[in-house]
Amino acid sequence: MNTTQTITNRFSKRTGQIAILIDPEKSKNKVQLKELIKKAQFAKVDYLFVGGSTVSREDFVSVVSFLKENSSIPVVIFPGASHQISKDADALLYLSLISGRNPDYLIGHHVQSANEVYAMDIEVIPTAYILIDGGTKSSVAYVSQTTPIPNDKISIITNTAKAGILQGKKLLYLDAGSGAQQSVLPETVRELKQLNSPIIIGGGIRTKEQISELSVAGANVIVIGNKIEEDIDFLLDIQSFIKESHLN
Ligand code: 1GP
Repeated sequence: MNTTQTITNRFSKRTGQIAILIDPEKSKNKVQLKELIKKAQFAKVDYLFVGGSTVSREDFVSVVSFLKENSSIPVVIFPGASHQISKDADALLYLSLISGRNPDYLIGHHVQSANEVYAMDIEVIPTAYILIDGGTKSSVAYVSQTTPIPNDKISIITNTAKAGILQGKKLLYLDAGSGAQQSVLPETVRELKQLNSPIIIGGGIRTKEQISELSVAGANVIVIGNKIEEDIDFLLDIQSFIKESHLN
């Protein structure tokens, strides 16, 4: 376990940073993965997040080491389960699913992997992971057997985030779930911004306008998964967003 807070500090530095989510199960074709890395570097993407709902240990470790060998973008683990860890990554989002009441995702998976994570020289970031209803039943809600918070219940979301911060979480991650119809609302982000904790937003983000709105509302990192899997050229939109935001 590494207590140097390089990635945590980077997260908190500014709003509008971009992470691409790579699901190792869908990234077995290394030629395609190399192409994605090339385009992500060109677009000046800030982070590569790695994780998925149903990934084997072998695929997970192989994709993380491939990314580290072939790119200079920091690799951050966004684990779907306790076996999704690798010593090669730059940081591990140590997620507690605090919108749910399933003990496996609050402490169970953590105990299973603790011995291994403790021995790894990797930045571990205690993260309050909050699922928000995105209008579809997401894989993460199904797999974790938890109910997301309705997206207009801003006071429940805020109280959940506050409880996470009081428990010592260094980061808030609000996720509407992969393929969500409705992403987390900018007004929710604006409200949470007052808690002075870095905020990551993911799930159902498919346009440059959504990225801009969430960034203006105060999201430090915006995570994009599906849209890039479907259309790699969306990285051109991301590139133009990044260019514009660096000019401001
Ligand atoms: C990351 O689950 C999201 O938090 C990714 O969602 O695949 O809908 O971009 P999308």
